[in-house]
Amino acid sequence: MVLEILTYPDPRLRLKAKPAAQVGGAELKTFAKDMIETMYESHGIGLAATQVGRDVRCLVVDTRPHTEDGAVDVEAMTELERVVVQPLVVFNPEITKTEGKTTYEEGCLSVPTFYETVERFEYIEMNYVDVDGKKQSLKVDGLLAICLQHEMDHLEGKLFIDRLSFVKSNRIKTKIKKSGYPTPEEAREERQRVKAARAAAKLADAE
Ligand code: QAP
Ligand code: CO
Repeated sequence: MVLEILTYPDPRLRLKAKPAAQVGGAELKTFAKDMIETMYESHGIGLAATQVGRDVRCLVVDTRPHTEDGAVDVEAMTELERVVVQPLVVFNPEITKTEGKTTYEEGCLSVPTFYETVERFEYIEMNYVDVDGKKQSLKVDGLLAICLQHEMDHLEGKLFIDRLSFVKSNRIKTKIKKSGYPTPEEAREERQRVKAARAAAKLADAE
């Protein structure tokens, strides 16, 4: 079953999720399945329970890259990413170790059409409970590590747009509250406008 995804500024995105009890039970198994289905249907790489209006510590991710013919592009994954079976269902995650910093241009299904560069840990170790209720741990880097940190933020009521500079964050929040989200058509036009403006600026600079 595809679930409805909440978008900023929905106040339910600000709730702190509670630890999941009875992980491995039928109800949470069905919920995890629905989360994965919802993520795939929206072409997302990660989804947290908070985004579908449930305050339970659960998230799903599938950051595997694909080649043009649709196959998983193992070459484009890090060695640590290759070891993790995806889609991955995570209950009650706890980060136990971090190393380094990295940046990535992130998006979010709850802030559609907006993309900004965010800083995260480069490498993480994490304890969690799997969909069968079994304790697990993982060590990962790459996009998978970035995505897990983004989804864990959701469980704390935090969005990637909260991690930008004060000016950038407020500009985006004000714009959304005032005008809502652009349609996919409008988003495409905006990207073209920015591209043309950049090209014009580059030409003027060369003179
Ligand atoms: C979080 O985000 C993430 O704006 C997952 O129009 C993203 O799946 C973590 C999406 C990047 C790390 C890096 C966003 C789909 C999907 C949109 C997503 C949109 C359609 C976002
Ligand atoms: Co998100």
